Amino acid sequence: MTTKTAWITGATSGFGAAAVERFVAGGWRVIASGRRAERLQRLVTQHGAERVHATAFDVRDESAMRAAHAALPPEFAGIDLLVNNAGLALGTAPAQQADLAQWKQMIDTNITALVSLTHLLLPQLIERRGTIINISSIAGSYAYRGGNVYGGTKAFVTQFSQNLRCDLHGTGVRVSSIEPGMAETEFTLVRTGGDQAASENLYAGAHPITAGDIADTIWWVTNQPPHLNINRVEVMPVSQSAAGLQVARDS
Ligand code: NDP
Ligand code: 8X3
Repeated sequence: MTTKTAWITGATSGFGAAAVERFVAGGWRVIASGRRAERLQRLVTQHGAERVHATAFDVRDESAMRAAHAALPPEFAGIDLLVNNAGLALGTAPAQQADLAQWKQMIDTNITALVSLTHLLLPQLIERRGTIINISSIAGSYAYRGGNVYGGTKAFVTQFSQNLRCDLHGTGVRVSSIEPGMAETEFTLVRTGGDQAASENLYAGAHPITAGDIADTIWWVTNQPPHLNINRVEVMPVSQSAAGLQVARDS
C-alpha cells in the first residue's frame, strides 16, 4: 500500500497535535505546520523525519506559506489530505467593546489563510483525488454573546466547505467541515490572553470534547470509502446544548 501524506495546520497544540499522532499511528506521512517551531521539531524527533516534516510559519504570511510548500522534501510533496485546522478565537467581549485588531487577526487566520492554503494545494489535491477537511465550529451555526467575529469566521468556513464541494463536483475530491463544540485545548487560554484560571473554570465539570476525540473524527471522515463524502460533522459534549433565546424587556 502506498503511504499517503497529510498536511495538518495548527499541529503544535490541541486538535492538530492529536491529529498528527492519529495519522502517524495510522501509517501516514504528515506535514506539520504552526508557528512554534520547537513543538514541531519535537514531533519529528518523536516520529522520525521520514514520517513527519515540520514547517514553521505564520499562516497569515502568504509568502512564507508558498516558501514552505516549495521547500517540501520530494517524499512529502504529493499531498492527499489537507486539514485546515489552524485557527483561533480572541476575546469574549460584546462587539461594541471588542478590539478591532483581534477581529482582523481572526479573519486573517481563520478565513484568509485557510483559503490561501486551499487555493495553493487545490491543483494537486485534484490530481490525486484528495480530501480537504476544514475545522469549523458550532460557533458558525449557533450565535452566542461574544461570538461575534469568531462565529462569523466559522460560518464562512462551513459555507466555503460546501461551496468547494460544488466547484469540485466530478473531480473525486472530498470536502468536509467538522464543527466541534466546547473542547479542552489551548483554545480558551489563547482566547483569554493566557488566563489559566478562566480556561480551567470553563472546562471544570463539563466533560468537554478532547483533542483526541476530534483527531478520531478527522480520521473517521478521511477513511470513509472513496465514494462517500461526509459533508458536515457537528459534535458537542453531552453537557453542552444550544439552550435558549433571550428577551431584553423594555429595552
Ligand atoms: P489550540 O489553541 O490548542 O490550537 C490552535 C492551533 O492553531 C495551534 O497549533 C496554533 O499554532 C495554530 N495557529 C493559530 N494561529 C496561527 C497562525 N497565525 N499561524 C500558524 N498557526 C496558527 O486550539 P484548538 O486545537 O482547539 O483549535 C484548532 C481549531 O479548532 C481552530 O480552528 C479552532 O477555531 C477550532 N475549534 C476549537 C474548538 C474548541 O473548543 N477548542 C471548538 C471548535 C473549533 P501556533 O500557536 O504554534 O502557531
Ligand atoms: C469553539 C467552540 O463553543 O467555544 O469553536 O464557540 S465554542
